[in-house]
Amino acid sequence: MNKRQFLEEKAKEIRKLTLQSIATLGVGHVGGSLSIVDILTVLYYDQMNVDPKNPKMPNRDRFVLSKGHGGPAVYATLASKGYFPIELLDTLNQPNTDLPSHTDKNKTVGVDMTTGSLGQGFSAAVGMATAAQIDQSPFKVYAIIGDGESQEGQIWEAAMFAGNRKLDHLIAFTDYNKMQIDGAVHNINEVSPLDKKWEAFNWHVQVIDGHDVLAIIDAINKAKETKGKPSMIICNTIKGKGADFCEGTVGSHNLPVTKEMAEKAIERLG
Ligand SMILES: Cc1ncc(C[n+]2csc(CCOP(=O)(O)OP(=O)(O)O)c2C)c(N)n1
Ligand SMILES: [Mg+2]
Repeated sequence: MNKRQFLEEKAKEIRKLTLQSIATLGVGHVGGSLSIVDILTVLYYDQMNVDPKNPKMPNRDRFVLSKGHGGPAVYATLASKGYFPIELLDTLNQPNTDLPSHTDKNKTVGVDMTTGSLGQGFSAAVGMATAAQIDQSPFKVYAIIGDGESQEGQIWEAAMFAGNRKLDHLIAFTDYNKMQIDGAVHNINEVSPLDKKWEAFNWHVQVIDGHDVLAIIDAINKAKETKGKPSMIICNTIKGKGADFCEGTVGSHNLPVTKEMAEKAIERLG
């Protein structure tokens, strides 16, 4: 099995676990979880220096899901890596769970930042990268923001600071699935041209297919080689990727999911 096949298999496994956990609850953020699975797979299975047995390792790479509603995909990734038992995924967003709908660093092993209020997680990631720069630490900070989230003013304050401070410890991704809660991003408050905007804030910018694992690896390697600038990797993605009942629809954002729907979708994934 070559690297592409290995990572695609892992991504498939993570999509299945994500769908199963949401179906156990009966409702959830399918769309924005499934669109980031390939990025998460590459980060946790190929790129990040992390150890599930030592989740607080001081020089570990950090990950911040600024669009915190994609938590189910992060939990599926962490469970598959062995941070906690797979069975815990069945507690997603249940009362007293360690896996709330939005990522929470005080509840879940392996989660580095509490997020959910759009825009805030990205500022925290910029703060972590600033600390790494001041301390001359070897770790990178990875962050994912949404395209709808990119309408938040706070994103651009953080972007300006990171560009000015030349935060090359920071590698960010935009999950450019072109949709948000209420519709298409371009109909609500257009964010394009994203590449020109990030370049204007003095970031190193790449635009890739966010479902192509080798393209994601290549982009991260280029970002790592870039000195004196933070990196933005704009990932063209499909909301709900892999869930046949909602892929590519605005309705995928947060919807009821029965066990039958999940099972059928999982079967189609193969
Ligand atoms: C500050 C803030 N405002 C509103 C919300 C409610 N909300 C949750 S997800 C979402 C849409 C986000 O769209 P996008 O960033 O494109 O996410 P994705 O398409 O990846 O699901 C909104 C408005 C929130 N979580 N935080
Ligand atoms: Mg979106």
